[in-house]
Amino acid sequence: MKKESTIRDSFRSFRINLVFLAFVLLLIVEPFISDSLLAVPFTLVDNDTLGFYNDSLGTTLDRTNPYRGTFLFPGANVADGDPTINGAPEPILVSADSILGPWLNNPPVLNANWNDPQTIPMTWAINTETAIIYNIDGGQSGIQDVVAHIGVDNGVYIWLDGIYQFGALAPGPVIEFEYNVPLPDLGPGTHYLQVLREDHGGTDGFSIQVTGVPEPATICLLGVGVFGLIRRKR
Ligand SMILES: [Ca+2]
Ligand SMILES: [Ca+2]
Ligand SMILES: [Ca+2]
Repeated sequence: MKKESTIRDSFRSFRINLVFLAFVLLLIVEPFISDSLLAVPFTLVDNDTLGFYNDSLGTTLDRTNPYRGTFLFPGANVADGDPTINGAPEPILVSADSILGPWLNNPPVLNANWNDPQTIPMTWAINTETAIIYNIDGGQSGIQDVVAHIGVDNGVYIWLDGIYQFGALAPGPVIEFEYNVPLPDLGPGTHYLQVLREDHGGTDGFSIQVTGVPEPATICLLGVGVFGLIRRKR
């Protein structure tokens, strides 16, 4: 009887040690597997995501920001050509200040030209510029490997929490995944993706998909929870 109990005890102890070992192994290998096995990208923004929208700019920005023989906002109807610029510097938007307001603040401050969150039209008045703000929730532990996949006719400028990230112009049309822009990791809480769309004639259009991987802290917390349960059972 005593012998049987000893065998049972040592088997239980062996089982607990095995689970503990597995948990320690998980902690050790977690940093290495988090970028592959645990890295399931989530869609944070797509063409159906509601955004704050400002379509009051008209052609206010046209022929501002001279750049390499043309402008970051070329004149209407291809008057200044149809440039290809990939990796544009941050545009100076002072001539549109009264229309945009402090939209690049963190958090943005929105004047009466901004509509409440709405479905963003994928086309807009030819030759004009339009501005969008998408809210992105970083959750409780943040999001990493954030990438903005954008297609546009003709151009786009993007900021994250008011910090300039990327700009590009090209002749049309819209090609999905035309630009794949890595963005900084997002901490917990709300973030703001500010987008300025540019057009200078012909047709226009836009597509967006922003993806990211939630921080794997949740996985570790789960591991701690399992270990805590085992310890309590003992
Ligand atoms: Ca324009
Ligand atoms: Ca394009
Ligand atoms: Ca165009």
